[in-house]
Amino acid sequence: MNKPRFKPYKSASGGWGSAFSVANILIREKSPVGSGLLLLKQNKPIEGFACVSCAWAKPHPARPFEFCENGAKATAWENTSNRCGPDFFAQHTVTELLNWRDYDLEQQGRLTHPLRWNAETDKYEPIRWDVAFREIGDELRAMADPNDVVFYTSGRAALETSYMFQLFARMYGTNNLPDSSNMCHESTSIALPESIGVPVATVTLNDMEKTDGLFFFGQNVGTSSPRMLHQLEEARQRGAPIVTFNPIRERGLEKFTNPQSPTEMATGKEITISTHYNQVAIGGDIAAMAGMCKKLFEMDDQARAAGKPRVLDVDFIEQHTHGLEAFEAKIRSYTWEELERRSGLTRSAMELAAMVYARCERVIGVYGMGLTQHRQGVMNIQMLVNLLLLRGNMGKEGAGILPVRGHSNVQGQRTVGITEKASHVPAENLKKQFGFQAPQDDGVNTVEACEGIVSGKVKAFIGLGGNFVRAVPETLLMEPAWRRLRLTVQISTKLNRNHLVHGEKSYILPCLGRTEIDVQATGEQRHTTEDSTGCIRAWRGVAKPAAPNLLSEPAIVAALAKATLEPNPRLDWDAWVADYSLIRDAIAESYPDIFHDFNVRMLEPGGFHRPLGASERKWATETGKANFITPDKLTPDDDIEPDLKKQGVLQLMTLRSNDQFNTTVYGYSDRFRGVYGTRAVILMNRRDMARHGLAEGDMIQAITAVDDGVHREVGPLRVTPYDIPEGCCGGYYPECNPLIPLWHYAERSKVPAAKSIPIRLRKVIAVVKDRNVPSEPASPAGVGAV
Ligand SMILES: Nc1nc2c(c(=O)[nH]1)N[C@H]1C(S)=C(S)[C@@H](COP(=O)(O)OP(=O)(O)OC[C@H]3O[C@@H](n4cnc5c(=O)[nH]c(N)nc54)[C@H](O)[C@@H]3O)O[C@H]1N2
Ligand SMILES: Nc1nc2c(c(=O)[nH]1)N[C@H]1C(S)=C(S)[C@@H](COP(=O)(O)OP(=O)(O)OC[C@H]3O[C@@H](n4cnc5c(=O)[nH]c(N)nc54)[C@H](O)[C@@H]3O)O[C@H]1N2
Ligand SMILES: [Mo]
Repeated sequence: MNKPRFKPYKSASGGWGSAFSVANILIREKSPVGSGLLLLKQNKPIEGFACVSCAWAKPHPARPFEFCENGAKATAWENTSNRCGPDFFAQHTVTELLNWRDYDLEQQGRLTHPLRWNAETDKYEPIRWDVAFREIGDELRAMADPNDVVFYTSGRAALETSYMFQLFARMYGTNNLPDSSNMCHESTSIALPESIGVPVATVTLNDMEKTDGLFFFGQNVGTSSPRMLHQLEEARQRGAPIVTFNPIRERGLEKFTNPQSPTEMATGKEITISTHYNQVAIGGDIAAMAGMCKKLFEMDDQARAAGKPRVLDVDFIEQHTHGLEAFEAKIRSYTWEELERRSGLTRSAMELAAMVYARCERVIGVYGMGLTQHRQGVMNIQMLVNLLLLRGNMGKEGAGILPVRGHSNVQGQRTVGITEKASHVPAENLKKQFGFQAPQDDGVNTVEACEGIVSGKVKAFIGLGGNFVRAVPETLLMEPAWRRLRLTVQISTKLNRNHLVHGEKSYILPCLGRTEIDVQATGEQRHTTEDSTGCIRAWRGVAKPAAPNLLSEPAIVAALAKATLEPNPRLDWDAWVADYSLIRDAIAESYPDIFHDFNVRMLEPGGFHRPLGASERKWATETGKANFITPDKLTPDDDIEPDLKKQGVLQLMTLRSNDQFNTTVYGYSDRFRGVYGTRAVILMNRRDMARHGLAEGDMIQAITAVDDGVHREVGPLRVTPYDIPEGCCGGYYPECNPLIPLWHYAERSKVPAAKSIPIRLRKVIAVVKDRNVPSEPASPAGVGAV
């Protein structure tokens, strides 16, 4: 491991830094990508594969190189030549592996054999596929109540697998189908239907080409969806302003050098991405947007008085919206003083943002985890919609709302039934197709699944991908509770911590990755996904499977279902596995509005879009209109926050580095933030450091500042000065997850509030030489013995 280094990164995002980073990862993973061949197929529909990293839309026609630095890393990660087979497991007990870092676990490479944990040896041992399925089926059939089982999905599985998985769970008798979205964009799924009657983005790539202004809240484009930088570059070249709200100056939101443009690379030309950068306080977005709205109302008053064209889109508001009056009254009632205090921005910054907004005719509101992962996550999003509605920026070309989704098919999984909510299930159609009644009670979401695991209600967990126990809050409560589960089954590509924190009976079922060729009885199979813009397309793997023994995800889900359920004369799981187009026929029957003629339309150049009423100004809301929703508070702590500040409490946001995909740590270089060789850091404002008597390089323990009788602590973390608003600090996810109380989540959506954890600091070592900084907090579970 390299010695830790802390050095601000001067270059733009993209550029040579990106090119070198891609080269490094290809060399390290000894991946066939090194030949470059695989990457040329990346994000090329029909005959190529969809990137396994983010869900950002893929343009049609595709560029020759339709991948980014992080997409290349994700492909290389999946196509590594390292293998984690029976030999590895023969050498290491699970207890020993529990002390390994996330990085070292996944670095072992692709899983090659189905494995069963042996309690006597404390090792995972190879097992035959048919035996594994039979044993798991026996366990599931022996459960007293189907609701004792949780069927979790991480957002990567294709539409076909996801549809089969939800059908399996529902036929088994439960709606317990939590997914990664419950930790991510569930705030979107609650907020948008109330506001505009659709649960997802209203924007397509065509709108990105036509927009004349982008307002960016809490989304780190340079790391989380770098391909979008191409659309942002084009928008900037058209002269469209980009106004950003983010507590820290993320490099991808500042400047970009297109690594695929020979001229830009040769000349080092940098494109300014954000024309206006507002370092809003963590959790200050409602206040910031309220400030913008207040200014818009004031500008509209002036325009009206002067007989000039109105600033508000009064025709749109009149015809298409509901609730302006209450909203306007509330916004006007806020004083600039309180808006400044809550947002951390100056009045003039908010006013300027409003004036830029008012000058644009077609605006897109873009957002990510900086809005969703807050206690007021749902209201954050509804406030952004309010702002858009004031000027009719919904349902017209070049305008709309753009939640940038995370996992590459997380949006699509919801579309085909991965949801715990009974009301979202096409129960009538399922009954017609398969002659069974889907369960009518809601199942558990992610937080409720955790509660059920802690209380002992949940007895078994089947994970279709993901690293659940590492991704969820409250690590120190969850890990011991997890061990009390009767059965844990993980369908996975690589070894992760959730395999090691396991139930009494535990199985790892290794699957093909999406980049790999999937041959079944009728030949090579395609699969489909839906991206952040609701575009559905077909793909196929092109790489040789990592091991001969791997099964595809549909084959594994089908075998589990067959081993568990009574045979159903209307559902031939084997025929589905032999020919995935039959699964797509079934999807089309369940969801005809979206998926009619699925097998044909998936091959259309550019794919097809799901219909979205809001983008045609048809509002499937209770009022039949787009709704202004009035915030009742600017921050969840309106009443207590000043007090907390006095007591030295900081708001911690947990961040992704540029060298990770969720719990997968590719390496220890967060280049854009200038942090190298370690993830055991806390990024702090210098004035807060002084206030806490801390110097750069001091080591601290972070302790959650809530009063519920539970002690939560992570460390040691190196104090690292950073350009971040006072009262705010940053640390890395997942290392900081032990700090998040399970009950600390967004109201109504229950998305863990991973971006505003109140913490206190305790100094443990005064300035140490940086060579002593650990690469990660002391143990994977986060609590450091000091
Ligand atoms: N390379 C890479 N790509 C990924 C992922 C990955 O881990 N690595 N993960 C994927 C997944 S599942 C998801 S959900 C997405 C996540 O992608 P993003 O939505 O970008 O999520 P984060 O990186 O967690 O944080 C987003 C930003 O929110 C800012 N922020 C924090 N608090 C606030 C706040 O109160 N207000 C505002 N305005 N901003 C705030 C942070 O500074 C950060 O820049 O990315 C996907 N793509
Ligand atoms: N503190 C904090 N916590 C967070 C977040 C945060 O910002 N802060 N973000 C949240 C968000 S947005 C999300 S989406 C969740 C992520 O939670 P998850 O989706 O559960 O976690 P991942 O890290 O994406 O899962 C990685 C594992 O997936 C498996 N895998 C990879 N590819 C495949 C495949 O093709 N098929 C199968 N079957 N398995 C595969 C590998 O074994 C790998 O180890 O974490 C959440 N937790
Ligand atoms: Mo996510």
